Amino acid sequence: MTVLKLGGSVVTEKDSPETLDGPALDAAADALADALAGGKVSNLVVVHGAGSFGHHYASQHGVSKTEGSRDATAAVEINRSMKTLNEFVLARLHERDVPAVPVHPFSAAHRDEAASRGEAAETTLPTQQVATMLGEGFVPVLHGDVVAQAGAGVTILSGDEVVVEVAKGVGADRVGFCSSVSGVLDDEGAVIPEINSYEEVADYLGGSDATDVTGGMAGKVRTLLELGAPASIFGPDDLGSFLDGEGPGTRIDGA
Ligand code: IP8
Repeated sequence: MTVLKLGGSVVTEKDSPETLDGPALDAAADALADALAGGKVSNLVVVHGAGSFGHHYASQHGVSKTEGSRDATAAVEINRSMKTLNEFVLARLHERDVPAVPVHPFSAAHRDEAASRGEAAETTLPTQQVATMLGEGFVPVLHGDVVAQAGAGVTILSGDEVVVEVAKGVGADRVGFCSSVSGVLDDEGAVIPEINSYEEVADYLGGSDATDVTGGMAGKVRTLLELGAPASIFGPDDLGSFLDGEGPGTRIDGA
């Protein structure tokens, strides 16, 4: 089973509110459709980020991974923008006969109360429906969203967190992050091909005790090292090669 994240900065125009990057989404949809039709990949889950959709409304309402809101309008606007983007992704996949179906995390996930202000709270996302969809031949398409958090109203659930929860819940063999960067970069801007421990890259990403609540590369690498499945971070041009089974960009495997 493969979980693929399509970064929000890949499929949207990040600087103009609610604007799709149509050609980039088409190219990603082509790569997915080709890989599925050619039998290169089966049991595929797609997760997309927010880009100029969810992030625009999240910042307008002051909602982040740690700052919550009890304003229903805020929750609905952020969620609605993500459902709109999800519709676009589904439509582009359907045009290519990919049997994509939506899964909206806000309706299913929840978060515990954070132990202290600014600290990440534990997230629970049921995945039995995703496993059943896969068993029935569908391609579930999830996304970053708002999530109900005890003591905070709603906070932001990033697409990266959704990837981790689904990968653990359904038991992924491979995880891919198609992002606007071509991998984890060293201090000279070169892509690091393989990371097996945080110590190897701590000099480039910050010490191993560096806090990371904003979803930066340090937190991502640390999370992926503990995932229990190999993960790759690569740019849009390498999506086809990832789906072909290769390990483009940076391969992160803590096993
Ligand atoms: O783009 C953020 O997901 P990300 C989700 O994966 C929202 O960080 C709603 C802003």
